[in-house]
Amino acid sequence: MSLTDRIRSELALQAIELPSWAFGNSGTRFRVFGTPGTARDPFEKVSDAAQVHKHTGLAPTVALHIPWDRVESYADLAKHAEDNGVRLGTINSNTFQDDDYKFGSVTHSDPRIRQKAIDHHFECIDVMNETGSRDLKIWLADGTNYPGQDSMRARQDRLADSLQKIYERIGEGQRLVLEYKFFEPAFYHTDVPDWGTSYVQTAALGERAFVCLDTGHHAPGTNIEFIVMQLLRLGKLGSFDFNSRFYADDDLIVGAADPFQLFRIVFEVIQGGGYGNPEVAFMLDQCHNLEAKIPGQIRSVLNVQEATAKALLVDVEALDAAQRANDVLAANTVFMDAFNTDVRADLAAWRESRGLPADPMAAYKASGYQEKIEADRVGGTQAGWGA
Ligand code: LRH
Ligand code: MN
Ligand code: MN
Repeated sequence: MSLTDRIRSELALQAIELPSWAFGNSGTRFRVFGTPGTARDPFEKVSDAAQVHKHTGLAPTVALHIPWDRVESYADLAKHAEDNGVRLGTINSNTFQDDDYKFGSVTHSDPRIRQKAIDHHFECIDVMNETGSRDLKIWLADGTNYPGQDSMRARQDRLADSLQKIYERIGEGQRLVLEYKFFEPAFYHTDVPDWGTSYVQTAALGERAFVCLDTGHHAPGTNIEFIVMQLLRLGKLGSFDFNSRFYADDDLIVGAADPFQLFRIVFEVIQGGGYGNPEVAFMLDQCHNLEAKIPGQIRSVLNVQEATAKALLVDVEALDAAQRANDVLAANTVFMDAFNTDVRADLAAWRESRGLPADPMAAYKASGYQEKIEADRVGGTQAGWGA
């Protein structure tokens, strides 16, 4: 099988948002290793993200995390992004690195702490108004470690109340996207553990509230593509945070651990009308602890593109016929034929036809950018996950 003209033009619809924090140093709770040339501030992170887009044509926007990416002038940062050929995208709030939030943020029993967390989201909305961002993405570390520690029900009610106040501030063309995660840093329960809770909370808010699905936030063995299908069916899939996991929330390169799962997810996105649909934002949420960060992100967007090309290759008419005939093996063969097709040469040709390098990894290596940042960024403090 090879890519048809239809598939080639559909590939042009792909846009993957990069996380600014992928360009800062990160690590585990055991150690954060420094990497030569790592960005020292949000401007340098945006410059690095622009390199990914320059070599792949796949990553036109960069997500910010506040306060990690707090700057004096967001207009200047937006201008810097545009000068480098990209734009600023989703604004991520952060209520997980402040002592006040030890026992919760928007779910906290103390109204002062809840208001502080709500005010932080108001600040994020102010940033969105300056950057022209559409999405406010909320992930909460709120939860408890021990049974009985707090009333799960009261926390759910406080969550609903706080989200309502944040939602009321969201502008006409803006959206609130609520991310779920079943564990960590809380270990007994989290207040938004699953897509169902995120769905219930966002459905109560209104039609500008959506669910964010982070692929690393599920228990092992979870059928993530089923969740994708269901959220699309309900019109509530707002965005993805793509990454790979082997064990916990590993934030490894998307498609590295399980390319077949990524293919299955993208297939459901396409079938559900989410592909090329601005309502469903494709984002990465990754950290590159050991590998170089810019090529790590280049590899990631290429992996998403490869999975997309394969998913677009599925012969849906043959699949439908086999499914109607209950021909299990024929249906599975149609599905697997697409997954097992090597699309790499076709994608290289596609890139060349659009004035992009056939091999973006090699082109980045040959560009000299890595040597330049390693030589230039010697003073100052490298940005990190949390700074
Ligand atoms: C939480 C999470 C969330 C945060 C990001 C840094 O695990 O996935 O999206 O904003 O990591
Ligand atoms: Mn995430
Ligand atoms: Mn995560």
